[in-house]
Order: sequence, then C-alpha cells, then structure tokens
Amino acid sequence: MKIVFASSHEITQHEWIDPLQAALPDTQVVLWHPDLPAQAADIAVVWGPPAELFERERDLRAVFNLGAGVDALFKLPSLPPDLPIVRLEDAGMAVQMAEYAVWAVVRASRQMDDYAAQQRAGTWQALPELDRTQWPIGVLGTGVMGTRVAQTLAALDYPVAGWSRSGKVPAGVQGFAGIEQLPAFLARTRVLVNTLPLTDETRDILRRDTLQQLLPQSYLVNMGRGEHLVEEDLLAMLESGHMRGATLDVFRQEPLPNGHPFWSHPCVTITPHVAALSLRRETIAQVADKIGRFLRGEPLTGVVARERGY
Ligand code: NDP
Ligand code: OXD
Repeated sequence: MKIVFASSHEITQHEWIDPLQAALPDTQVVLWHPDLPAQAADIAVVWGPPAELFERERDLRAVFNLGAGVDALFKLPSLPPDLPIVRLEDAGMAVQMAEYAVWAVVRASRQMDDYAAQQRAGTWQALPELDRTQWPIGVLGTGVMGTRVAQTLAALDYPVAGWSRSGKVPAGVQGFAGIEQLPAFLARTRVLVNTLPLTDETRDILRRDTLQQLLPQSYLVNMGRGEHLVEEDLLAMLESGHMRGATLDVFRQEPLPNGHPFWSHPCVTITPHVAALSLRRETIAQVADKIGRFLRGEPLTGVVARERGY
C-alpha cells in the first residue's frame, strides 16, 4: 500500500513524512517530487498539489486533503472525476477561526483602534459604552468553522445569525437558509463573517449588491476564500461610507501583490491566510485515522460531495 504526499508548502521528511509513516506502519509513504518516477500510489495526501500528480499517479483510490477547503483540487483539470476526496475537519482550526472573528469584532465594536490612536496622541478618554444590539453579526456558512465562530460570538452576547444551505445553526443563533433567505440575513447584519467554502455557487458572493444590503456602517471579516470577494466592490463600499472596515485573511491572489490597495487602505486589515493555521500533530493524526478507516472499508466523515463542491 503506497501513499504519495504532495504539497505546495515546504514539507520536511522529519516533520510530516516520518510521523505519517509511523502512524501507518503497514504502508509506504513517499514524498512526491516532479523528478520522481510514477509511484503507482494507492492514496495521495495533498495540500495544493501540482496538476502533474494526477497525470502521473493513475492508480489512486482516494485523495486526502490537508485542509478544510478543497477548491484548489477542483481547479486541477487532471483531477479524476470520480476520485473520492476526503477533507480535514476542524483539527484545531475551528477555535482559531473563532479567535480571529472575535478579534475583528471586538476591535470594531469596542473601538480598540480609536483607543490605539488615543494612546499615540497621549489622550486618556473613555469612549461611549458598547451597545451589543447595534452589532448584529452574520456568519456565512455554519459548517465546522462557522458553527464554532457563531457559538463563540453568541457566547459574548452579540446577536448572531448564521446562513447556510440547510439553515442548521447552533443553539442561540438565528438560522437563515438558502439564497431566498440571504436578503433577510444580510439586512439584519452589521458584521458579516465569511466561512463559506469556495464553490461555483459561492464565488463572488461578497459583491456590491450583497454588501450594500448590510446595515449601514458595516464590517466584513473574510476567512473563507479570496474568490468570494469582488475586491473593487468592497473598495467602493468603503469609499461610499456604507461600510466602515474589513478584516481580510484570504485574497484572490496570494500572496497579495505589492501595490494592491488593501496593503495601505486605512479601513482594511490584512493577514496572510493565517486565520487558522494547520496544526501538524492534529492534522497527521486525523489524516492517518481517516486513511486507516478507508483502507479497512470503515465509514469515515469529511468525504466531499462532488456535486456540491464541498
Ligand atoms: P463545512 O463544509 O463544514 O461548512 C460549509 C458551510 O457552508 C456549511 O454550513 C454549508 O451549508 C455552507 N454552504 C456551502 N455552500 C453554500 C451555499 N451555496 N449556500 C449557503 N451555504 C453554503 O466547511 P468548513 O466549515 O470546515 O470550512 C469552510 C471553509 O473555511 C473552507 O472551505 C475554507 O475555504 C475556509 N477555511 C479557511 C481557513 C483560513 O485559515 N482562512 C482555514 C480553514 C478553512 P450546509 O451546512 O447546509 O451544508
Ligand atoms: C483550509 C485553509 O482550507 O487553511 O484548511 O484555508
């Protein structure tokens, strides 16, 4: 049983291959390299793999993705149409996504940037107290990530709603389902937090005609994917004053190109796709467990529904 490991990130034998091999002693784990001959591997473990992987490895029975989002795989024309894809679920990322959202929401609602400016000016001045009813939060996507984000913000007593295909939300969160309920969800939202997967249905969902339905003085927190956001439309909304700020972790082009307006925009905070970093130990343990289940023919979760795209 052969496993080929292919990643666009730098992978060291010591950090990734050896522990995965130790967790799956009955297999042979090989680090993929463009100069390596075809391995006739049974399983691929990947994060942003090159298209050549699927051109060369024609015997794959499944691919295990080292991230929650599988959009990069669907962009590869060489991906076989019926190859099962299994994604990472949480593995320590959901709590980080929740922290990131809390950071962005608290910074805005508690006027932390204003206090930072006051400190620089040597000013000791209390600003008006927070009225949480003025800060309704809407979480796009209430899957593994969005549920944790929504629960965490609701626990801080913000009014929180979630939007998904099914409308399933955790206790204490108001649910909205499907495209027909999107306008009502946006109309009650001041801070829009995106945790959607990128699919044909969700690409460009954050655009002028959706952003302008948000409450005045709104904020965007994008942790989903860069292609969810039409960047010029966000800039126009900030320019018009309808939106007050954005905290962006993901971009249409990563790394964000030099000179991009987001780098220096006073209302935009950017981070380099780190809202949730993958935790090596948790990731390897989960992937090894899932591969073991797959090989033993046992049920496993995180299998991507090809027709939905996530
Ligand atoms: P899940 O599959 O668990 O959840 C996806 C959610 O999105 C579900 O609630 C689903 O609805 C909803 N959804 C999908 N398509 C639609 C649609 N067309 N209309 C309405 N709702 C929709 O994924 P995760 O929560 O694990 O991950 C979500 C995304 O977060 C990833 O795909 C990735 O892009 C991003 N991510 C970003 C990270 C970062 O560091 N920036 C780190 C990790 C993930 P339903 O529940 O009805 O199926
Ligand atoms: C993921 C990510 O999808 O890190 O896991 O963005």
